[in-house]
Amino acid sequence: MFFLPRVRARMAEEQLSGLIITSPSHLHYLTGLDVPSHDRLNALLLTQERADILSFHLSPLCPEGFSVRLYQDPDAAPRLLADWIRKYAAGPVLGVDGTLPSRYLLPLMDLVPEHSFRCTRCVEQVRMIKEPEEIEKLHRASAITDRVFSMAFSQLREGMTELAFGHVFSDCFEACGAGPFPGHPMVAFGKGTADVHHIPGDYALRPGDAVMVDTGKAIDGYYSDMTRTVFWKSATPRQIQVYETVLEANRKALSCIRPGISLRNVHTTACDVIRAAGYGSYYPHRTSHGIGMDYHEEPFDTASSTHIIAEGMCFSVEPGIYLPNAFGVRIEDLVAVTHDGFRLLTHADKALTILGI
Ligand SMILES: [Mn+2]
Repeated sequence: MFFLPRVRARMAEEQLSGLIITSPSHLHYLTGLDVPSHDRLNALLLTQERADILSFHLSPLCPEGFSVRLYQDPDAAPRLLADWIRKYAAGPVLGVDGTLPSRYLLPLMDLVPEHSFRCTRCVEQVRMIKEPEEIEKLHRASAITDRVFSMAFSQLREGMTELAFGHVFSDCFEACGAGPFPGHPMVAFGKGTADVHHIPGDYALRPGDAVMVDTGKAIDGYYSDMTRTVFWKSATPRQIQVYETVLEANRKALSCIRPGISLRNVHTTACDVIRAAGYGSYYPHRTSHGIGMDYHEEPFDTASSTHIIAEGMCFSVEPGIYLPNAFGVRIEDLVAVTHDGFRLLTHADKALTILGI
């Protein structure tokens, strides 16, 4: 219930007479409910007065302040949404979040032609500003991840495959009490590090390889996310130059973070450093994404992003340089914005590191 008034204020600003929320993490954030959606629809239906949960789930605990309407037939969802809109939406414009499947939305639009629908980020805008308790959870998740990185990197050995090193990370998360790791941590060795989103495989570590690990885990419901790149046994002058460039981009981008500046500035600051070093065309991705109950969430730093940094925002700073068929370097940290700057959530060492010597 805590965040509902903030979402409602956003709805009023956008003149939405109702809001259909289907993202599982939005539902969890606003209601505390953790219901699987599978192929069927769970929705929170909001007006300024009402908060109704439409769910196929058989026995959701009904959180205080919400009314729950259970249904069994998945095909009934559009009709039930239409009934709710006719009954409770006072105005013609409704908001939907970005996850309402078109198989529900399109029939719904036919059923209530007098209403129009707008894809809105009302909930994202509220989630973007974290409460102190949320920031503490993010901080704890990052602190565990710091420990995991140092434990895991100390176990790196020549000949180890990317997949095997990924397992070392998973085991370390478990050893630190963070529970089992779903899937594979992103581990890349050698040429694989030139791949922004490398899928780890059987390549075995050799001297002179760059080693990149980008991973994080939800701990107590909030994610960590960190990338470190090191070198095994030796590093060429070019590897060192690229590393130092990315590190400078990371540091300069971090140093400009404070409330009131555009998130896009963080990106352009990192880009300027990378471009000045001659690697401008080898930095293909954004610098920041938000983090919280989702691994990637608002604020996203996209080309058209207009986000102004505000206290309580938590996001990544992750510049990189990727030289095809050679190697890549990415250094990713997380920050929580304070009233006059930021607090770093990730603390693993990022000075140039050559392991195995
Ligand atoms: Mn990230």
